Amino acid sequence: MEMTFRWFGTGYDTIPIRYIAQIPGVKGVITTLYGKKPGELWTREEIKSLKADAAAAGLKISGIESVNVHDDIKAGTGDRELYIENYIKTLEALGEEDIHMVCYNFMPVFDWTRTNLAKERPDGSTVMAYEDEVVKNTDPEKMFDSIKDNTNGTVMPGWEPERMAEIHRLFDLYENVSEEDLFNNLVYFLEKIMPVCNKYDIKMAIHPDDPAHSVFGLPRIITNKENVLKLMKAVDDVHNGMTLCTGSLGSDKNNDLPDIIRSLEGRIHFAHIRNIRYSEGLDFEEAAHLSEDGSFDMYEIVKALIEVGFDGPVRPDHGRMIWDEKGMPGYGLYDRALGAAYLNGLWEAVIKGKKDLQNK
Ligand SMILES: [Mn+2]
Repeated sequence: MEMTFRWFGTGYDTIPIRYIAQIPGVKGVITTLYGKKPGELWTREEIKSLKADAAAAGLKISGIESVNVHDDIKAGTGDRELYIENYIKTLEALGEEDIHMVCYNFMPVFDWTRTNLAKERPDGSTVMAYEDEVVKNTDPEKMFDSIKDNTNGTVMPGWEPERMAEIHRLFDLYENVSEEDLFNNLVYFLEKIMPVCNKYDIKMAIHPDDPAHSVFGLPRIITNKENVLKLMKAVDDVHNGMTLCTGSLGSDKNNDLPDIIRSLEGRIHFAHIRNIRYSEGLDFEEAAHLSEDGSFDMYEIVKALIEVGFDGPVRPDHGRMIWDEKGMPGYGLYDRALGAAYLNGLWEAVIKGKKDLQNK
């Protein structure tokens, strides 16, 4: 396991990268060219400069989150071939720059959905929350307006204003796209990019849908063990792998996270670890990373990752907003740093505990 921290890049992240380098155990950042639109080419010069920014703080780039996939590829329409070509060229540039893990998602229109970005908890901290009833009663085109006042002036990944401006067109694009079509389009895309991934040993790590069910009637496919295994089998190459995001997969109460981890041995290339607290039905709110604060048993999750020999980057995913910090919802410094420290502790304890047993 390699402990990392998400960093949105100079000029985008409100957290200075030197603060990230001061978190115990963090050796690398998970970053992106945040200003790039889906489908746009990344040049080696731009990647070099991103690497230099990380290196100046003593950090490496442990992986990219994300190289976004253009909606024409997802919907299997329009300029899909052109955008796949660009994606291949971007992967080539990343490979040449010695970057070997790329997280991406295949969610139509919305990268992720919450109905409240700052739900106050009794202790005064705030968390992001999801209420299905609100989604059902919100016009998707108004969804952005309903949350944009809560972003503390930050641009949230997946909810860029220019993307929201064309939301009507995006919904039209997916009108006749079934879950089966979406799955086939994903397989088509993966088959096209596997040669370049093999050449440069780039591990593609698809992020599960967040939440793990359909929202606004849009198709969703990376939602449970069955679908994920189906994808692993459809393109049976180690470079076709997963980002194990506990909070996303875990938003479906039926998903048994340690079991899913064990079923994906060798195919988990990146882990996002966070906790959520279940409410009624599909509703949940995010929580501190600590097991007792939410609904997940973090010890069992870490144990399963160690058992399957997972050795990729891990990052503490969304945290609460605490200590009056103002930042991008979910992406404050303080609670994610606490999360990293806690996860480091779990890792050390599980590994040393196993060794102790073997020595007895
Ligand atoms: Mn995640």
